[in-house]
Order: sequence, then C-alpha cells, then structure tokens
Amino acid sequence: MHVLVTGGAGFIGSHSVEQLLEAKIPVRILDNFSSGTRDNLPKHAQLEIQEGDIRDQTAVHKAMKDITHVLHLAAQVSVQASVENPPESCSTNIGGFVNVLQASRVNRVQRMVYASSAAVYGRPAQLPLSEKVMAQPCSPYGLEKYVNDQYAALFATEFEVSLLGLRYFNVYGPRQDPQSPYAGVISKFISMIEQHLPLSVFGDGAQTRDFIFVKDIAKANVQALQSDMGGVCNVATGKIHSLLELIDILSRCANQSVEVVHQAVREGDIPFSETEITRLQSLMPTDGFTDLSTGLTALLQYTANPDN
Ligand code: UD2
Repeated sequence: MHVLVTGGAGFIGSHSVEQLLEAKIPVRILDNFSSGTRDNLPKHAQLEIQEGDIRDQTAVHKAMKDITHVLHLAAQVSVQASVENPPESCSTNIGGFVNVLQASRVNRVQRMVYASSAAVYGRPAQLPLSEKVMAQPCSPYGLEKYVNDQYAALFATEFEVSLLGLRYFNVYGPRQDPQSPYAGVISKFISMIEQHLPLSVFGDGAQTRDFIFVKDIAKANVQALQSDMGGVCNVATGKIHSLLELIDILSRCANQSVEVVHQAVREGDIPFSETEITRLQSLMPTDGFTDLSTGLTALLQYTANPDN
C-alpha cells in the first residue's frame, strides 16, 4: 500500500497518518495548511509532504502518483463558515471532493475512503441514526457531505471505483483547537476548566451526543482502507451521553468542581442524537473503543502538556 492522505496535517488527518506509519504503510499527504500544521506531523522517512489545495486539479493529480489508496479528509470543516459563505465552502467540499474522486478514478487507485459526516442526517425524522435513515441536512456543510455520498455512489456503480464514506459523529481529542470555529464542546469545556471559568451550557444540558475519541476515528480510517465495504458507514461508539453527564465525568477526570451557566438554546441545535453502529461493527471490533472518561483523561493530560 502507498496511501495519499488529503488533509493529513489536520486534527483527524495527523492521527490517521501516525497510525498508517505505525503499520509500516508509506504515506504522502496533500495539505494546504489552512487549518492543519506541520507541527502535527511526525518526522518519518516514510512520510512525504506535498503542499497544495484540493481545488487545484494539477496538484491533486500530482499527489496521486504511485498511490494505491486514498484517504480523503481535506475539507472546509466549519458548519458556521458554510452558513456564512456557501459558495466558498462548496468549492472545497464539492469541487475539491470531485477533483480527488476523479483523480482516484483516472489513476485507478484500488480504494478511496473519505470523510462524510453525521451532519448529513441534520434534523432526522427518526432515531436511532442508522445509515438507512433519510438524510435531511440543515446546513450547507451537511448538504455538501451528502452530495459527496451521492457522487461516491455514482462513481462506485458507474465507474467501478471502490469507495466508502465514513460518517463521523462528535470527534474529540488532542490537536483539536478550542479556538477554531469547528471545535467541539469538549475542547471548549476543557479550555474553560483550565482557566477556571464557568462552562456555558446552551439549554438545559439534557441534549445527547455520541462522543468518539480521535484515535478510534483514525483506527476506523485505517481499517476502512483495508476493507472492501462500500456505501456509507457511521463511525461512533454507539453510546450516548447528555451534556450534563459529560460535565460530571469531566469534572471527575479533572478533579475539579465546575460551575455551569445555562444559556439560551443554540440556534439550529439538535436536541438528541442516538447512533446505530451495526455496520461499523461488521468493519471492525468496537468494544476496544476508548470510553469517555479514559479519552477525557488523555485529553486533559495532553492539554496540560502538549509536547508529551
Ligand atoms: C456536530 C458537529 C458539527 C456537525 C453537527 C451535525 C462538532 C464540533 N460539530 O455539532 O460539525 O457535524 O454535529 O449534527 O463535531 N454546547 C454547549 N456549550 C458550548 C458548546 C456547545 O452547551 O460551549 C452544546 C451545543 O449546543 C450542542 C452540544 O453542546 O448541544 C454539542 O455541540 P458541538 O458543537 O460540540 O457539536 P454538535 O453536535 O452540535
């Protein structure tokens, strides 16, 4: 295998690169370093870095040289930015995606796995969320990821490209920047705890989410590249926690009491999430996934000392 990871310097990308290299698989990354950084990446003889943008067809085709498998993670990842500037978001998340897809096709790569998102489900009519639940995206970002899924289905059927879209749920872990517009609630809360500031809870805190540790996401990525599963697959733990439960666990892991301030419900917020992961379980064992308190402890340690 020789894997191209687009967005390899980012939050999920860099953890995936690490695990591929640990498995002795050579990696090339294509990244425009708009949100990812070189500091996220290890120095490794089997790692090649190409700086470039997925919207640039020439750069994408160059990056495909001698590549057998593609892990496509590069994207405009902020839901908020997609709401504010849909054309810009679309150019990366649909235009860039189709560039990578087409380059995978013409270079006859054996397999392409790409980042879809739970955002595809939007405000769903039913729970739990299995891959069969109808997509009802409620942001340009969610729609863009859904369009990715449809392009992938067409390229798989009509052009025989081996493809799988992974619908990530709420990812947390080291290297997620709490200041970034797409930072999740966990990295924000940890940053507040460190500063001994109260945590802002939007609404009553009863909303639920499936929080998954980034290293488990990376494991799923590596596994998916080596499988032949098609279509789309949820990547989640199958266990949900309310925000108040999360805060309770976080406070115990940090060994610190925390103050909570309730604020108005965030506009467009999804009240409940509940995940169904049967498909993921047919791809890989999920019982070894990091439980929330272990993941939070690891993240707290990392945040206190990022160089270790
Ligand atoms: C996640 C994704 C988003 C999109 C969406 C689709 C992240 C960071 N975001 O949004 O990109 O895919 O799922 O369903 O993965 N909250 C607070 N206080 C805060 C911040 C958040 O109470 O300071 C609440 C927020 O109102 C929500 C919950 O925490 O109810 C989780 O928020 P989030 O932004 O981490 O993730 P989510 O699920 O809304």
